[in-house]
Amino acid sequence: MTATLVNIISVLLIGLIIYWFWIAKPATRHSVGGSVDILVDNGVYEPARIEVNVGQPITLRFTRKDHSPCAEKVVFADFGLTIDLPVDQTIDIKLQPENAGEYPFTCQMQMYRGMLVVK
Ligand SMILES: [Cu+2]
Repeated sequence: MTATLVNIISVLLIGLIIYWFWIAKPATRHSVGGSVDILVDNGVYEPARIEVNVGQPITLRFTRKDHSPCAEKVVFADFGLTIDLPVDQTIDIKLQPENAGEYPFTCQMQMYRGMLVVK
């Protein structure tokens, strides 16, 4: 009986992991300039996919709620930016992407993952 229960829980956990990493689509926020508020909590950026227009200045406003050290920095590798995110503060990151493309942003361990899509 216990073994059966353990098996069921294992299968559910595997299903959850598959869903989380391969099936769940991040929320997308479209923005034509201006600013986008991004919440940093529970292992995800919300929204995690931000679409902007090429050449438009954009302000990404990160608010970190997650106290884990994992969330303490956001890294825009393609822009050469590593920015500290103190808990419960909103940090503005101003960008003006001049080339279309997909630019990932992550925490320093790449557990948190987001994508800036420039069109
Ligand atoms: Cu991390």
